[in-house]
Amino acid sequence: MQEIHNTFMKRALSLASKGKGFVNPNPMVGAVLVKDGEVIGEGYHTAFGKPHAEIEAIRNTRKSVDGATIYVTLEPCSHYGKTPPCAEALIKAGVKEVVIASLDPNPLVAGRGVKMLEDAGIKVIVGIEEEASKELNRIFFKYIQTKTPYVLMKTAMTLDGKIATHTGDSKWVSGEISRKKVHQLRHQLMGIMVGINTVLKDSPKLDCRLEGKVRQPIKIIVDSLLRTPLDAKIWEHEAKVIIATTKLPSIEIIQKYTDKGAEVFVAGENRVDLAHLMKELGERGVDSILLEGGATLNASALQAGIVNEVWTFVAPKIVGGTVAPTSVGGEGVTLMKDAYQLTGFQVEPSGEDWLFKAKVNK
Ligand code: AOF
Ligand code: ZN
Repeated sequence: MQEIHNTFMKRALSLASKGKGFVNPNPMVGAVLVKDGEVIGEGYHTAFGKPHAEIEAIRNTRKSVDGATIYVTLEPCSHYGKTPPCAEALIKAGVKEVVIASLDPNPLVAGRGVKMLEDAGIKVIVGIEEEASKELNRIFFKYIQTKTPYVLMKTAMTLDGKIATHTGDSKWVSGEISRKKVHQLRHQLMGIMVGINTVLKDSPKLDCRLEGKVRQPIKIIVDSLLRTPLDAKIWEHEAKVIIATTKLPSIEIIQKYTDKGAEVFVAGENRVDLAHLMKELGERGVDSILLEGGATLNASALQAGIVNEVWTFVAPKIVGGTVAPTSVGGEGVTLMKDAYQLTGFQVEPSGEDWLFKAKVNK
């Protein structure tokens, strides 16, 4: 029995992941309706503001749902949000059993969905593929509980740990497949953040260049003195630009950027206070940020304790050079025992490169 539950829940999780990039700051949720051992309907939360997964699954079946079991990756909601509660819809539809991967940490739900279902006499099972569900929705789980964004720090380096040559040339460290993965991240995470040095050196576009329907990330530039050129490539298309600065630049200079359509946040006296910036961004509904360097901002972000996850692409190249930059600058820790500790270390091939993934221990 347990194995059947896992099989259907895995299917629901794979449906859920189709919402990647489109549902933020909502979770990705999938649902599978099963009757007499057969799938009779499937659905997932397709986009923010759109119907929830359970409702989609009910809509997508031509058979009667009465007496069916539904596999859903997150506890059905119990609140009136943009849509009426899914728990209520399941009760009305006559579902007899609800199998859930993980409870919804949203304080508006948090166990109330299960209670509603049980009060209506429905059998509820919680915890099938729970870890996989939490991992899929790690952004949602952090954001809904802390109201600050989940930060993923992405770097690409040569085998000798360099992110550029000693002249600053960095095009390209990693291969095409790895760079495509970065664009997938730009689609999935709501914001993309870089430091002013990266803007000055590389003038990146910071957009998502995948084919098909994509969501463009908000561009966040950390720029203490407001030195971002008004003709930099970041202004080239319509995605929103947020510039985080300090109290140092004058109102007149700030005005130049607001005239350009940017939102300017003043966070800090003479250095941008990243923890404060995260709170501000969270309040504006930004649930996730892809941190794309450079070395100074990466160091500050680690030091401020805002980084949740790290992805490092390692290319089969060596460039050498004592002054060629590495991915994390700053002063660094003094003793090895003070190193930022990573967990859940994983490695996978990425074209000619290797991709190392890890969570940052807090
Ligand atoms: C479900 N099924 O497919 C999703 C759920 O703003 P709303 O009305 O869309 O509600 C968003 C909240 O609903 C979200 O924070 C999370 O708690 C839950 N998401 N619940 O039953 C779904 N996407
Ligand atoms: Zn719902």
